Order: sequence, then structure tokens, then C-alpha cells
Amino acid sequence: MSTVDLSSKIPNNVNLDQDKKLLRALEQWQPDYLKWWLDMGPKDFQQRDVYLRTAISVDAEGWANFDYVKMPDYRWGIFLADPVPDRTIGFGDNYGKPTWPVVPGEHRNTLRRLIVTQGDTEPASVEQQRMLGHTAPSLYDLRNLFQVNVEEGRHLWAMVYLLHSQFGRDGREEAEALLERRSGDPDKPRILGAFNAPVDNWLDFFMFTMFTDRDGKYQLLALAESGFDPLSRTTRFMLTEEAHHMFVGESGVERIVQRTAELMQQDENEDVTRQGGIPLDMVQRYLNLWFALSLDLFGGEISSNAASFFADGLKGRYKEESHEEHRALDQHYRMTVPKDGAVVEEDVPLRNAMNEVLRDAYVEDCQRGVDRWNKHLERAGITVRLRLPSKRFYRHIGLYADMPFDADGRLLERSDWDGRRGEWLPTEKDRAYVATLQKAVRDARGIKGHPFEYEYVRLD
Ligand code: BYC
Ligand code: FE
Ligand code: FE
Repeated sequence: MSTVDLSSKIPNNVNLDQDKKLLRALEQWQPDYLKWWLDMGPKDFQQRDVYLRTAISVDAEGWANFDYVKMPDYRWGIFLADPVPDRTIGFGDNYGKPTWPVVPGEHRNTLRRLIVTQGDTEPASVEQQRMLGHTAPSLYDLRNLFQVNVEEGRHLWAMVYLLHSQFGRDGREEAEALLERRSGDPDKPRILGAFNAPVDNWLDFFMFTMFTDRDGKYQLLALAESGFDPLSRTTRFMLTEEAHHMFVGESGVERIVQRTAELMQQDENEDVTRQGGIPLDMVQRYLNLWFALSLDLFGGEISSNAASFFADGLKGRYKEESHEEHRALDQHYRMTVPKDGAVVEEDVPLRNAMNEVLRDAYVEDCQRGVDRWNKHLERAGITVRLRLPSKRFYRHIGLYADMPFDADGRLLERSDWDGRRGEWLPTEKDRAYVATLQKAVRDARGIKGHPFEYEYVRLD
């Protein structure tokens, strides 16, 4: 078990104090990070005591310590999962060869791009969520928001450690650039689409943590398979933090659905807005939006990038060990491809379909969450159900990009689609209504054995 050095300015389990050059580089980046955090992190709550967990070890039993912390004092650090002895590359053309402890020259640029793309999403999400503290439904929710935010900050540290330790000057420049791009800024936007979309309210936030953080889970799982061992180890530890983010989203939406179900129980046609509930069709529109934006994050359905990531052993499949053939040669993956105003089934060489393979695993995982939400409707005797829209709906990346598919996956005329947009995506009216809601939906378990009403954030 690697020991965690908590006394260091940068808590770590990578023996930073034995590499003075790296330590100095990271200590130089640290104040820039803190400045970014103060400028772009949660607005107006930086001096509050927040009941947060902090990573103090990487083993399953005791990695988290809970205490009141002011966010700028959070111990952002570098934690890698323990190495797997004699680990070999689990897939692709390098199958069975030893993993790389140091970045291999021939894959340097590709790995740098993957790491920068991953790293960019982390501060982006903090920027997107920075105003939400003001409208938190409860202290419990406020604390969860800040927990997610500080951990996304730590995920940025995780990627910056790789950049600094393995990519020399280029890496240091990329680390600076990660603090310079801004979510939603047309001049210097974040790299991936969903991370430039506004997160205006708590329904957006819960859908974001349900669907977009779950893309994080799947991308991290694919990177955890990497033959570049430091990337594998760092993403493995990030995954342990990610679970809570998805819990926040899934349980957040669940509480909303539960409340709506209560209000509709007597009469399915009840106007739940009269009592501050969110109507199911409105919940569905937010679901549609964030599901579609998150599907785009997996990249194109047919991707030569994905094929070479796989061939080279840089980015694998979800749970690679569960597959039988780890080279993925001479195999195909069936997908629906738009053709002459319709869609047809087509077999795509498996390596080129890796983005879609990962996306399909993700969709299945999302469906499990939606099923749990629907249980509340079922129990209340309500006939309406929430559902995932078609994978073709409202896409901006890949085969279906910018084509007018409806939520059922039918291709419409553009003018038709434009006229009906408000059936499927949040409208101005929806946004205005959700903005008026700030009341706590109770009925959540508390944190670390404390009740829901616990003082998770000290406001005075
Ligand atoms: N937006 O072959 P293609 C998380 C680009 S979330 C804009 O289709 P590829 C988190 C692509 O870069 C997880 N551009 O895609 C969640 C390429 O550009 P070039 C984040 C896009 O390369 C919540 C071109 O389009 N991690 O952690 O197979 C809170 C065609 O590429 C998009 C990662 O993404 C897009 N959506 O795969 C906090 C993992 N999609 O090469 C955190 C690292 C594609 O033509 N990234 N493009 O210039 C990757 O593995 C891959 O880059 C992608 C795309 C999966 C994103
Ligand atoms: Fe993250
Ligand atoms: Fe996350």
C-alpha cells in the first residue's frame, strides 16, 4: 500500500518530495490553480465552512476524511491507485506486452490530447456550476454541490500531474491552458460541446450529474484500461470519487419525480405547478437535453481516432476483461446509419465502432437509472413514464449530427422539427418556471450518518 503524504503542500502518494523538479513545477502551478478557483469556482461561498470529504488514502476502506473546510483550504492532491504488479496491456496490437510506466514517444501526442481533453472537462464543470449555490434547495444539496466541485478540481490536478510529470514543457503549457479556457466563452471555449452548455438551475445540475458525469465514468473506465500505466492508475482512483457525483444526480432527479408523483397521485391530470412540483413532461425535456448532449461526448459512431486509440493500447473498452477477443480484429458492430432520408443497419469494423460500443454500455447504465425513477410513478399508480430519447435525437457530433430526428428517432422535415422543438427540449417558459423553484425536496438520506437537516454548510 502506497503511503499518502498529507503534510506536503500538495498531498500525494507519488513521492513528490523525491522529485524536486516536478515538485517545483507543480508548486508553481498551484497558485494559478487557486486563482482560477477563486475567480471561477463557487461564487460567494468561499469563506463558508463546508462539511466535506477529503481523500486521505487510496484504499477502499478509508480513503475519505469528513470535516468542515473552507473550500480554498481544501487539500487538493495527487492520488494514484496502487500499481498492479506485472500489469500487461489488455487489448489491441500490443496485447500482452508490458504496460508503459513512462509515456512512449510514438504515442506522446495522442496521449497528451486524450489527457488534455479529459482534464478540460473538470474545470469546465466547476465553471458551469458556479452560480448554483445561490439557489440551492437545501444545505444538504449545497454541500453536495461543493463536494462535487472540489472533486472536479482534484480531477484537474490528476491530469495536470500527468502533464507535468510526463510531457515536459508541452505538458506545462497545456496545464496553464487548462486554466485559461472558459466554459461558454466563444473566444476560448472548453473543448467538448456539453461543457459549454449553460447549467442554469438545479434541474440542469441533477441531469448534468446524472448524465454528463456518467460519461465521465465510462470515459474513465476506458482510460483505466490504458497501456499507459500512470493514466490507468490515476483514472482508477478518480472513478471512486465519481460514484458520488452520479448519486447526486440520480437521487436529485428521483426526489423531484417522487414529489411530482405524490402531487399527481389523486389525479393524474393535476397541475403540479400549483404546488411547486415539476410536471413530468418538463422533467422529460431536461432529460432529453442532457442525455443528447452527453451522448455527443462519446465522439463519432464511426471513428478512425477511436480505432487507433484501441489498436495502440491507449484507450480500451469498458471492462475489457469481459470480452473474449482482445484485439477486436475481423469483427463488426451493427449500427443504424442515415441513408437517403431514412436509416439503415450497417456493420462497421469493430475497432472503428469503439465509441459506439462505449456509448451503448453507457445508455444501458442510464436506462437503469430511469427505471428506478419510473418505479415511483408506478407505485403512485401513474401511467406516464420517463424514457431515454432515441440516440439520434438532437445530436451535434457523429452520423446523426444536425439532422432533424425526433425523440423517437424518426427523421422529420426540418421545418416540422423546428415547429415542434418545444415538445422535446426545455423552453423559455420551462426555464422561467424552474427558476422560481428553490424549495428543498426532503426525503434524502444525510451525509455520513447525519440527518438531512444537519448544518452541512455554515452560513454565518
Ligand atoms: N465536442 O473520431 P471522433 C468528465 C472531436 S466527462 C467537440 O468522433 P474521438 C466529466 C474530436 O476531438 C469525460 N468536439 O472522436 C463529466 C475529433 O477532433 P479531431 C471526458 C468533439 O476522437 C462531468 C473530432 O471531433 N473525457 O470527465 O474518437 C463533470 C472527430 O472525432 C466532440 C473524455 O472525453 C464533442 N463532444 O473521441 C466533470 C476522454 N466529440 O481529432 C468531468 C478523452 C468529438 O478531428 N477524450 N469531438 O481534431 C476522448 O477519448 C475523445 O477525445 C472523445 C472523442 C471521446 C471526446
Ligand atoms: Fe471528474
Ligand atoms: Fe464528476
